[in-house]
Amino acid sequence: MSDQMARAAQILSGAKEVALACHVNPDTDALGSMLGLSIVLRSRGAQTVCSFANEPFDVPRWAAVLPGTDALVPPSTFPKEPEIMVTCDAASLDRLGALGANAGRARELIWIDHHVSNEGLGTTPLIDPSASSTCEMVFRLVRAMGGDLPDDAALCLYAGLVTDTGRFQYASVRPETLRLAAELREHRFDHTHVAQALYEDNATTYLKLLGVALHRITLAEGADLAWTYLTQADLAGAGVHPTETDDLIDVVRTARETDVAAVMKQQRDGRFRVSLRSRGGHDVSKVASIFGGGGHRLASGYTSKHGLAGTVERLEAALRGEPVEP
Ligand SMILES: [Mn+2]
Repeated sequence: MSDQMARAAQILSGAKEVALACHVNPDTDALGSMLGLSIVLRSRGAQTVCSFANEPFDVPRWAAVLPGTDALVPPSTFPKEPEIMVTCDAASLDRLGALGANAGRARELIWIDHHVSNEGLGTTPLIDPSASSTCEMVFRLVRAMGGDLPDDAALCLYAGLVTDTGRFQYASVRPETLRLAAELREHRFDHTHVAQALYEDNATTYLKLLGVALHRITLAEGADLAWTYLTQADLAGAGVHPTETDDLIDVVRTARETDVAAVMKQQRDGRFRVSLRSRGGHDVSKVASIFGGGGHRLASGYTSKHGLAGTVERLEAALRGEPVEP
């Protein structure tokens, strides 16, 4: 066990109140790791609050399958100067959105993450780019704290582990990842129900919008890129919530003609959130970092203020290895 892990375990074991945050637009690893740790801490008598800085504070629909969501509070009621704060799955301060300011004022800041591009922030950074998920790291932390893992926490960690490994297919999956999954599955929860909520629960309105986005796929073979996009008008017209479109990139990435896939989704403020995936030939965390983002070698993202055409133009140039102005 690393010194930092031991320190984090010691701080949390004696904690009375803990404020937990994860990155904006949380995925299942972010919410699962945060809620899983919150459940563990509550089971040991601590008070917890959990948040992420989405405004308005929309909790994704699939999150209903996760226990412990009663700990969720909007960022406005999150402690301004937390005594002990934990961040989950955030590669940078920026990814915490408005809660980055709270993190900056926290007396103890335990920063748990597995992104390569992590800045290593906090008084106690727990960073391991070789970990399959932040949920795996939270599991190690709970083990370092000792004692039992409640079944509800096991469900949360399992959900994040399943999704961040692409259902155990990505390169980050090692034999120990599968052993961790098996250990979590020893607990009592309905994994088929979890899988259905995460992977087989689309509204027909979204499936039709998926058709629109797939029809728009453009191949930029010189840049080894297949890309598509959705605007705020597309979402509003279809009556689809942005969080329902999270798995669009997983369909686009299957395009065999190019190595890199990109989905550009317009945010409420007009900027485009760009999700990048590589089939193995590019380190897209490097590409994202050019534009102020980050992530993993084969999965990364960033936000662009250059409009759709400007965003695509810059991305193609970056993939061709040309100098670009972020
Ligand atoms: Mn993650």
